[in-house]
Amino acid sequence: MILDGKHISQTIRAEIREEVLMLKAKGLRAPKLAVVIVGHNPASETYVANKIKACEEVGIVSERIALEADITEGQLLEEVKRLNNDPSVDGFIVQLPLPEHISETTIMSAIDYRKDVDGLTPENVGRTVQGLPSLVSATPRGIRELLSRYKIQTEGKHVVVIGRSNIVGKPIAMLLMQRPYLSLPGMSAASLGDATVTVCHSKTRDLAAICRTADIIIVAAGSPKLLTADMVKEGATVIDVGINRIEDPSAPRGYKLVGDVDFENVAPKAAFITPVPGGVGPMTIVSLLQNTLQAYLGN
Ligand code: NAD
Ligand code: L34
Repeated sequence: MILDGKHISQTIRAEIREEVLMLKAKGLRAPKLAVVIVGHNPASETYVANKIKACEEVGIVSERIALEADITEGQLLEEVKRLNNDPSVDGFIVQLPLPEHISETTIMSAIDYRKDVDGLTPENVGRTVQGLPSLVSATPRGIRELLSRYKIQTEGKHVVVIGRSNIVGKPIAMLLMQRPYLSLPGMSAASLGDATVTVCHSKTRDLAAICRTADIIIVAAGSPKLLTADMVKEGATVIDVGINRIEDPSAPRGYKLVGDVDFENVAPKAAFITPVPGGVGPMTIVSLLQNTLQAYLGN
């Protein structure tokens, strides 16, 4: 069965739209998200455009702040501080990757954790690890929500995560191993968590053998067809986070999008699988909206 992230994200968008309308009906202002984009990475521009469009659709006010690739780290820090102190902004993100001369750690650490709707500040990561209320990174939050809406249980399951990034691999591993009652606001199923999680990465030995023992595989590596059918147990759930642009002269944009999974051959073996596009991507976008609402409400 296909896990239809596009469809689920539309359902959640409708829920958020209702909530925003209710706030406005009470005479309150709408939530506001600011998105900082540095340079002209075409993929980043697409993702940011999707985020701004999604805000418009649900009635969240948005602001796109575009900065040139040659700005200094200091100038970007000034922008972060300005957003920290702007009372009209409930949440903001700095789209990654950043140009090489700017330290991602420095920038992320400067963001006020209460406005950190990407959940990437040390405060939010630490609070997530400890099972305290926090803003959770959008992609892991979206994956958890997708599993939850399809009623895919994780208790006692062996989850294999491929990739150890701060934005996906580490936080999704943390969320799914948590004791559920210590989990975070916005969870729609108490049953998510309690998994046995293995995190694999580029130095992992015999990835295939580890994957074959998985009930749920989450792939976030950025490598087309990394996960092949021989690595997947019959009836497993496969979550494909990867987004790769493959040149395709016959496609309207000159490229097509593929994930990290050999979808054609893995899908017949999987009980549930996410497509690319239309799987995790739209869930990331809608989770950012949920985080913005959470930051606005201050919980
Ligand atoms: P990253 O690109 O920072 O790092 C890749 C990770 O994969 C590393 O931890 C590396 O050790 C691991 N890896 C790479 N090749 C491997 C291999 N052959 N075997 C085992 N492990 C391997 O990670 P990221 O930022 O999480 O991005 C991963 C992919 O997910 C990219 O394609 C990115 O575009 C995509 N992504 C998609 C979304 C979404 O919403 N759909 C969100 C974030 C990232
Ligand atoms: N700070 N940087 C920060 N926060 C993030 O949450 C991100 N990410 C990742 C890259 N850098 C970031 C995103 O937003 C990846 N990502 C992201 C967002 C949206 C989509 C994919 C990745 C998305 O909309 N995917 C669509 C297709 C988009 C297309 O046509 O290219 C999908 O259906 O998968």
